[in-house]
Amino acid sequence: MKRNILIHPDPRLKKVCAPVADLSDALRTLADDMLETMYEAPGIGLAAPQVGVLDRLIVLDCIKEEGATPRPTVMFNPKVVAASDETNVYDEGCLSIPEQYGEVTRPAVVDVTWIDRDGNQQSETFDGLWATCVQHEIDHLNGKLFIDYLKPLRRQMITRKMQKLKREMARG
Ligand code: GNR
Ligand code: NI
Repeated sequence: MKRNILIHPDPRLKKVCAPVADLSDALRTLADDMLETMYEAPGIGLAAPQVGVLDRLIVLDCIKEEGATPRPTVMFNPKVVAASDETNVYDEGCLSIPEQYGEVTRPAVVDVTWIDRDGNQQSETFDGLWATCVQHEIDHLNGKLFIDYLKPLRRQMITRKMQKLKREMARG
């Protein structure tokens, strides 16, 4: 089932999310719903707070080429355990901040640990778009958005645009 994506500004997008203690059917259903919501958007990642759930859960699939095999990835309690000194700049966007973009500098390569959909501990090294995306998603779990890396004036301009968009959406 597709879920609604919250639009910035929303207090739930600023919260630090809670670690998941035990996997449950409800959490697996949430992860499946998030993947469906992400693919439908379409996006390359989605964090639970973006659908209003304040748990440490993200999903991602950064394979964008048409015809390539998808790689739906579910991460509970994801953690960056090592990051390269080398950085990458990417023009980031966010499904909670539609049609707004900004350049963000992040470590180019990160080692990430997480618990997968079956409850198994996983660890992997990510680079390229996967590294950018997984860091963007983990930021969401800590109440941080990509616009928090931009200059205050640019951030304020984007926030005002989103307030206007939300007013218009509410009017229908
Ligand atoms: O779909 C998305 N694209 C994207 C592009 C550059 C950097 C990060 C992202 S993640 C974003 C989906 C989203 O908002 N995830 O939280
Ligand atoms: Ni986002």
